[in-house]
Amino acid sequence: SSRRILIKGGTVVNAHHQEVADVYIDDGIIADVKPNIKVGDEVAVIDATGKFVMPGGIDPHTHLEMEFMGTDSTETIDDFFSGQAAALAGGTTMHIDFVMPVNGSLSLGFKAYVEKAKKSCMDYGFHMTITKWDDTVAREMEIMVKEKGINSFKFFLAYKGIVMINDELLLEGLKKCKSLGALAMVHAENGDAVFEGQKRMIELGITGPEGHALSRPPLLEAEATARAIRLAGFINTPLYIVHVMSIDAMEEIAKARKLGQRVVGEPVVSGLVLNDSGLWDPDFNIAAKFVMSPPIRAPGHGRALQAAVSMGVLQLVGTDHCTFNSTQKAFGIDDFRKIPNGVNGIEERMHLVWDTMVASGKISVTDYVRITSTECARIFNIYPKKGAILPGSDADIIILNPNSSFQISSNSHHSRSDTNVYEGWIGKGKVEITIVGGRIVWENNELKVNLGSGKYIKMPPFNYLFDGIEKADVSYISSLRAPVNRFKAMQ
Ligand code: DUC
Ligand code: ZN
Ligand code: ZN
Ligand code: ZN
Repeated sequence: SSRRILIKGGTVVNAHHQEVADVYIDDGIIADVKPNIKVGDEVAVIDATGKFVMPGGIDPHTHLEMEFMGTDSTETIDDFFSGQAAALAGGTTMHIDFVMPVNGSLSLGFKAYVEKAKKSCMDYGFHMTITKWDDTVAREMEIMVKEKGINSFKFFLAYKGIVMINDELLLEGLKKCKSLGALAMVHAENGDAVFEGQKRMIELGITGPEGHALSRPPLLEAEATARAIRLAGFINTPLYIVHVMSIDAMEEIAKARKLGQRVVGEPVVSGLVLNDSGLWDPDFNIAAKFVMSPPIRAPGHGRALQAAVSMGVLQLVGTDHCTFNSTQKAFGIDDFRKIPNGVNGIEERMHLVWDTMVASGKISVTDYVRITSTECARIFNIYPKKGAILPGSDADIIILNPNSSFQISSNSHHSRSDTNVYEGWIGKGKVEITIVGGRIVWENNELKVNLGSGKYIKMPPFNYLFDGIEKADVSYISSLRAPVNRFKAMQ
């Protein structure tokens, strides 16, 4: 057939093994992986000597073209085309986006996202966001799992009065997930307390972006994380905590895993590599771009979360890519509560994790593949179609040059956002080639993506309940406690 590529002489990396080998791609699928593959003249050859050949990144957490926090003017600025193009330029070849119900209906929400995703230029999957609870939602969850290829549902313990659900309803949701073989996910912050914290800041006259961080400290993330973990333990069903941003929340996950509970913790790249100092920038436009929930934390948290990733306490890295441009962020110029929540990351994640964790020697290259790709494919039940360089796997592959460098700027990124929270970052390791579905789409700093070429990846329900999750060692935790608690300092 027509689309054959041979990647020669690179170090092929999977989550548990690396070796110098060739990778032969035929018609979108990896046909062979072994040293010294011989091919005819008609096959395109890429020389990968001295470079790493790895499964393309899978971002477990994105929000493309999402209406959020009220009005349509706060719809996220990246759609399924621009967001995915950005992803491909940064070495991510698949993502899982959160479907938002339409008027509370999961089926209408699913339909709307099928429409939005027609622009796709890489494969994608869906989680379903649960924004309220009743019998219809419960019935529709069953349809999503049995017919639509969704095996994960996210519940909000924050955003009071908008999408927050109480414990009674969370328990219903957990039971339903368990009966369907689906994975329950939670946004873990105590929404009632956040509401109180916000009121307090406004009363104190703190209306700027720093009020966002001060109003919802790590304590509230830890409380909700602990509560969700215990309720999932009570129902005896696995739980996935999205965007783990603080030491405090991470420790709750570590404790539960130590006791053998099936809990997955997902840090996001902003939480790993940034700190909250940007939120205190006197320039509103700069400060506002860092506003996301849970907030980016004080110095110390990111380092501890990286340590937790390196020890397996947290299992995979996402982004929560949710971009708003500065005119949208300016919606909250007089009141931080109105700043649309979200930061970029879909294009930067692979580079930043390489730079801060692999180039610095904190994790191995095989661990890099595990936390950026393989673990996500395993957790959402699409391994080894995705997340591996094995015969029969989809040919979603990146070639990374460890001796080259990358540079981040809103002037050169591929997102439609006019800002970048990693502005000016220069780091080691560069994704020089991205192959998606067997086609080279990123090479020589040039994107050649095909609108509409991405496919929907159905994620089947689980017939096992994460037997494989290992118990974590928590003995190191006390040594990681460090960050300044600015909220306490305010009182
Ligand atoms: N947090 C964000 O920052 N954006 C999207 C949703 C969320 O929980
Ligand atoms: Zn829209
Ligand atoms: Zn969230
Ligand atoms: Zn999110």
